Amino acid sequence: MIVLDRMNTATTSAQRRLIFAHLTVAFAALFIGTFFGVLQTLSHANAIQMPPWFDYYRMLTTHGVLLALVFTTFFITGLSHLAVYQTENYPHRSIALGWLAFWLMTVGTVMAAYEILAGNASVLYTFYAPLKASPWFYVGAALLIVGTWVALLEWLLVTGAWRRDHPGERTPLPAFMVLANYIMWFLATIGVAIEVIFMLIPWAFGWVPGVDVLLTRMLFWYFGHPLVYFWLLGAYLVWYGVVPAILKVPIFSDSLTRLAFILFIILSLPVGIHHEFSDPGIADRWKLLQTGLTLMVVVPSLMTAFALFATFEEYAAKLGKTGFFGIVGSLPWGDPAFAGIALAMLLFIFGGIGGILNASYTLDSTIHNTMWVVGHFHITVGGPVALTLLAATWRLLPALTGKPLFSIGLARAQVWLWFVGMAVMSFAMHTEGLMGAPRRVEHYTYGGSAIAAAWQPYSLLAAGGGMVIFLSVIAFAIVLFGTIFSKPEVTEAESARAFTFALARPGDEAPSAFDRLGLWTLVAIALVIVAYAGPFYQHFSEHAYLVPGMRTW
Ligand code: HAS
Repeated sequence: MIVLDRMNTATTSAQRRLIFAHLTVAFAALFIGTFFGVLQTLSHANAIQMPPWFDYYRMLTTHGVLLALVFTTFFITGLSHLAVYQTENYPHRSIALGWLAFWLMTVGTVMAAYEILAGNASVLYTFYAPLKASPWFYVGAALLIVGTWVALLEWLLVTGAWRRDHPGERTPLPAFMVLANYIMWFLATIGVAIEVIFMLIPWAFGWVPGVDVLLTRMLFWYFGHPLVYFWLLGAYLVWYGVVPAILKVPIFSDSLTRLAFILFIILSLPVGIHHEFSDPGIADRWKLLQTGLTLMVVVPSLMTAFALFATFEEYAAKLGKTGFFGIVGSLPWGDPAFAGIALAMLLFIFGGIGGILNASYTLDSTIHNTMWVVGHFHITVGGPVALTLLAATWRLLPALTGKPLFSIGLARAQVWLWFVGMAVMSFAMHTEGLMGAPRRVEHYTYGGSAIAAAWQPYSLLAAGGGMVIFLSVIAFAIVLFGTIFSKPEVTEAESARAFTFALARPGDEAPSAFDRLGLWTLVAIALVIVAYAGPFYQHFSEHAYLVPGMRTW
C-alpha cells in the first residue's frame, strides 16, 4: 500500500524506550486518577464518605491533575515523539533532549503529586488563587511545562535540519501536526508560566504579601482554553494521521489537514475569557469579542468531521459500500483501536454541541459552575481525547513491544465500556447541572431541600457510569500487562507496521503558505494582542486588590 510504504516505520530501540517511558508515566497517572475518579462519583452521590485524612478535595485535586494534566501531557508528548521519529527521511540525531524533557516533566509531576497527596495542595486542577498550595506544588507544575518546551525545541531543531536538506518540500504531515500543536501549546503556556513563576511561587513562599486574583485568573484562562485544544490536537493527530493508515486509504486532503491545524494555532488562544463570563473587571465588549472568536474556533472541528467522514466513505467505496449505513457498517469495528477511535468521534459530536452552547454568554450564565461543565469536560477530554489515546494504545503496544495484544476481545470490551460509561456519566452530569446542581461540592442536601433531592438520582447515575469506566480501566490494565509480560511473537516488520502515520496521496500537496508555521505563529500573536490588550489595559488601569491567600482544607 503506497501510503504505508512511504513511511519510515522503523523506530530504533532507543527511541522506543523514550516513548515507552512517557507512556509508563501516563498509565500510572491513568490508574491512580481513575481510581480516585470512581471514589469521587460515589462520594458525590453520598454513597461513601471519604475519611478526614484523605478528604474529597484532596481526592478531586489528585484526580483532575493526574488525568487532565499528567496523563494527557505525557501520552501526547510520547505520541508526538513517535510521529516525528516515523517521519520519512528525518535526520538521525541524539535523543538526549527528549530524555531531558522527560525527566523535567517527571520530576515536576512527582513534586506536584507528592504535595497533593500529602495534603498540601488541595487547590484543584485550576489552582485558582486565593487558594494557596505549598510552593513546591507550583514549582512542580512549572517543571512539567518547561519539560514540554524542551521537547518542542528538539522537534524544531530536527525539522530545521530536515528543511535545509529538502528545500521547497512541505514538512511531512505528522511532524507538521506535532509542531502546530506544540507551537500553540508554547504560546499558551507563556501565560501560565508568568502566573506561576512571577505570581504564585513568590506568593506561596511568602516573598510577597498578596496576589492579584483576577489577574491570575485571566492568565490561567489565557492558557486554560488552548490547553483543551492541546488535548484535542493530540487526538486529531491520531484521527487525521493514524485512522487513514488503519483503513489503508490516504489522508483525505493535505491542505484541509494543515489548514485545520493552522486555524487551531490562530484561534485557540484569544478565547479564554469565555471561561470568565461571570468574572467582574472585564468589560462586556471583550467578552463579546471572545465569544465571536470562540464560535470561529469551532470551524476547524467541523472541517475535521467532514474530512473524517470522507475518509470513511473512501474506505467503504473500496468495498463497494455506499450510503450512510453502508459506510458505517463497512468500518472495521472488530479492530479495538479503530472501534475506540470511532466511538470517541461519536462522543465528540455531543461534546461539540455542548461547547457551542457554552460559548453563548446568556446560556453560559445558566450552566456556569454547575455539574453541566463537569459533564462537558468529561464528554470532550474524558471521552473523545482519552478514549482515542487508550484505543491508540492497542496499536502502539505491538509497535513498541513487538508483542501481539494479550486479548483482542478484552481490548474491544475496554473501548465499549469506556464509551458507555462516559456517555452515561456525562449525560447524568449535564442533566444534574441543568437542574442547578453546583460543581466542586462534595455532598449537597441543603437542609433537606426538595430541589437538591431531585439531583440525587442523577448523581447516582453518574456514579454508575463512573463504575463502568473503572471496569474499562481494569480491562485496560489486564490487556496492557498481559501484553507486556507475554512472549514476543510478531516479526520486527509486523511490529513496525502496527502503528504508522498515513501521508497524503501522491500529488496532493498543500500550497506553500500552509507550511509556513512561523507566519501563522505571528498571526496568532497579533490576534492575541487584539483580544487581550483591552482586558489587560482595563485591569491595570483599575485598583488591584492583593489577597494574602487561604487554605480551606
Ligand atoms: Fe469546552 C469549558 C466551549 C471544546 C474542555 N471545556 C470547558 C472545560 C473543559 C473543556 C475542561 O464557551 C471546563 C474548564 C473548567 O474546569 O472550568 N468547548 C467550548 C467550545 C468547544 C469546546 C465552543 N472543550 C472542548 C474540547 C475540550 C473542552 C475539545 C477538551 C478536549 N468549553 C467551552 C466554554 C466553556 C468550556 C464556553 C466554559 C463553561 C463555563 O461556564 O465554565 C468547541 O471547540 C467544540 C467544537 C466541536 C465540534 C464537534 C465536531 C465533531 C467531530 C466528530 C466527528 C465525528 C464523526 C462521526 C466523523 C463542532 C470532529 C463518526 C461517525 C461514526 C459512525 C464513527
